[in-house]
Parts: sequence; structure tokens; C-alpha cells
Amino acid sequence: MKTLTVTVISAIALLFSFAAQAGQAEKEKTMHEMHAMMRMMDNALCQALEGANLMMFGQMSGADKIDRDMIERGTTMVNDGKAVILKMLAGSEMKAMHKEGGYNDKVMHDLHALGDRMLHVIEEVEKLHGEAFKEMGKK
Ligand SMILES: [Cu+2]
Repeated sequence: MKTLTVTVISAIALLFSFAAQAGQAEKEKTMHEMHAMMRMMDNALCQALEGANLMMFGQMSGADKIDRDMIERGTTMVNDGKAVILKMLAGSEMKAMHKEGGYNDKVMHDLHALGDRMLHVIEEVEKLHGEAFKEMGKK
């Protein structure tokens, strides 16, 4: 009887151990995914800001033909950078992650707060370079 009890308790402990390991692996997987998303967002913000620089330079450089190319390329980079951040924050991967759960709540909260601020920065830049967007239509 004692042996049976020990065996059953060991089996239960082993099952809990496997469950805990599976939970840990799931947490590490979602943490890795969130880090990958942040990496993409960092890159997208840099791209958008670099694009804004091109737009600004295109507006003031005086190199007629290249100016238009710079403004066009800059506009594309700003729009693409913004789209990547939006996709990371609300795209299919993020939706799946929220559906499946198992992620670190604080890191997820911070990731969304960071993304919202990144979008705010890009929107401010868009406002500042709004003239370039208008110029795009005229040239
Ligand atoms: Cu999220």
C-alpha cells in the first residue's frame, strides 16, 4: 500500500512537473515573440524617422529632380514604418497571442505603451512635414 501511494504521488508530481515545464516553455516562446515584435517596431521607427529626414531634405535641398525622389522615398518610408508598428500592435500575430494567452502581462502592456508612443512620434513628424506631403501632389 505504501509503495502504491508513493508511486501515485510520484506520478502526480511528475505530471505537475511536465505541466509546469510546458507553461515555462510557452512563456519563453511568447517572450521571444514579444521581443521580436519590439525589434521590428524599433526598426520601423528608425525607418520612419529616416524617411522624414529624406522628406525634409527633399524640401530644402534645391536639387530639382532628386528632390522629388527624396520626398517620394521619404513618404514611402514614413508610411511603411507606421504600417509595420500598427501591424505589430494589432496584426494577426498579436491577435493570436492574445487569444492563446500565456504571455507576461507587464511586458505586453509595456510593448503596447511603447508602440503607441512610437506612433505618436511618427504622427508629430508627419504634422511637421505635412508640407512635403502637399508638395508631393503639386510636383
Ligand atoms: Cu498585445
